[in-house]
Amino acid sequence: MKKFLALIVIILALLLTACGDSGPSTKINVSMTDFTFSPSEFTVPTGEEISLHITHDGTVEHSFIVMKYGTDAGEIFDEADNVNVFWEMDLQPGNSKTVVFTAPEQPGTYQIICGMTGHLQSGMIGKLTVVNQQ
Ligand SMILES: [Cu+2]
Repeated sequence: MKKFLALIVIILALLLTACGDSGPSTKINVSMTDFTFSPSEFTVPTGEEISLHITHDGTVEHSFIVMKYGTDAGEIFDEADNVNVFWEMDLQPGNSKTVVFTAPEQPGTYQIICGMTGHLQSGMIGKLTVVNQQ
């Protein structure tokens, strides 16, 4: 009986380990308010799947946009900046969401902004630092 229990424990341990390997290993949390990202700076490994958990504690719709390498939205984010969007998501006030995106292969710094009119100027800006894995 003891051996049987030990076997069960070993199997459970293996199952838990297996589960631990699934899904993105890099998780980042961000809270949006009117008008900031908190925190506003993130570091992720190149090419990895990133699990991003966003909570929205503000009162107006916001977006989380990662601009392509070497680009930024300038003073305002407008139509002309859409071609430079690497990845984006929108979130309604009071909601939270967990989404997965793949980090860029190119190491470097990427601008993060909210694309809603006027929000970049109001301070919704951040930085994604992508680093080569050790
Ligand atoms: Cu916003």
